[in-house]
Amino acid sequence: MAGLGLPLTPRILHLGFGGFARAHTAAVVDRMNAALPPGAPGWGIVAARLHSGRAALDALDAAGGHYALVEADAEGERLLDIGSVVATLHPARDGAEALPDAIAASGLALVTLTVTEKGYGVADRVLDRTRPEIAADLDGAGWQSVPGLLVEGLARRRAAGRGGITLLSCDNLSENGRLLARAVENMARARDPALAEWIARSCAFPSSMVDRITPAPDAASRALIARLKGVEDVNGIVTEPFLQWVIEDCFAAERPPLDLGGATFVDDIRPWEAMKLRMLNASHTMLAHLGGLMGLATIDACMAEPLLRRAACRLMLDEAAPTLAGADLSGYAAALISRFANPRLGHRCAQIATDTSQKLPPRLLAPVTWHLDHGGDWPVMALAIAGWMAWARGVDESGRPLPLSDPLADAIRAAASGPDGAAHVAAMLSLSAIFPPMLAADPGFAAPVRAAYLSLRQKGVRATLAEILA
Ligand code: CS2
Repeated sequence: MAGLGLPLTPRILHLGFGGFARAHTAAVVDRMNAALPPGAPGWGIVAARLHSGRAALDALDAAGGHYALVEADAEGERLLDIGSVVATLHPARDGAEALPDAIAASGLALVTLTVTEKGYGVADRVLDRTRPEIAADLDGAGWQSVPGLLVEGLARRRAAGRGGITLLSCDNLSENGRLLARAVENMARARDPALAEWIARSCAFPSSMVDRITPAPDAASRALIARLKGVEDVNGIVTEPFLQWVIEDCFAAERPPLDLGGATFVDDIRPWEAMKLRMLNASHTMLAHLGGLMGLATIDACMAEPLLRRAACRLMLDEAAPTLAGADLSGYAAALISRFANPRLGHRCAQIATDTSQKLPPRLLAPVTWHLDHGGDWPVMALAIAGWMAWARGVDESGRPLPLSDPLADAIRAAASGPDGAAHVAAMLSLSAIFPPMLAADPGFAAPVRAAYLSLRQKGVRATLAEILA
């Protein structure tokens, strides 16, 4: 572990310290530390990456844990210096033992995670034993997966006689805390049932909803940071002014007062998560694929295309909102449309269109299932699913290549290599890791998706949207 000697106590371990964590989690902790009463010890983050990103962590060490955060929108930009990181960890630099040892460290109270949907190693909400890294960890040899790492660290904690901790998922999955608890429970039980019981008794897995649109850094964001800060910063990150973190209030060890940093503690997270996944993230997935097929590069370019903008409104208000309880959903939708139109972000369709196999179930299949149960209409959601199926064929409407980056890329490519038309839809629906077989076999589901796909292929995105929105 590379210590940075800041006057903060390392009490939070963050797994997956990439751009989103720099713009969101670490920024909230930084703001919280600044608001603590004088004399109260600040909460330091040990920032860890599991695979890539070693050079960025080295640079963070060299900068004393500090980096630039720029909040930008049409109104202007604000440069902040974030200093909540006290140390960094990378297994390729610090060894495979360093991460489980950090989980077992005596002062640790909280592990936060942004490891993306695929990092949980689950399918159908249980541990997916067909994934090689999960199978290897179930055999008990070291750790390769996130659940394997957590269980190894918690086993060391228990063996050292230390108390339980809180494991807080910050990924876009419904009931992400339950999902993480299940993955850890499955892994622990396979290794040692007594450990699984200790974890269930001593640790907590709150669910949380995180929201801040944060594009992957690119040349433009790096240039903006260099201009504002006066020097380059490889950990610098450009994001939007908006930030939301809603956290289920069930902690095992001491709870950091994250509300001082802008987070909200609630008893029931489910309405918040469903609202964000089905309105924001579902629209993102729809816009990214349909916009990408039309040759548009970014979400703000999609918002400048009236048909796509109307499709996003329709998806949010007519198709997602009826499946949700409470709150001011039309105000939320209006705010989302203006956030999507932020001209300073350059949020790339191709970035959002990654890992869609993991994103379809919580964002689109869950609300569509609600409509199938309640007799509702979901034409834009059908088009969103069909848009991903069209993207999977690898070219946009002008024949330019579209990238496919997905943990199921091989299976998707194989399914997409057959004949086009209804046969292509059938092949995609047969990917049972995405579409539960009962759903794929339901004509109420398959027929609208097929019709949307055939229309996209025969008439194109524009004409199909115009028809649906007429
Ligand atoms: C996006 C999200 O990449 C994606 O799939 O939908 O990362 C989105 O930007 C965030 O959830 C916003 O909080």
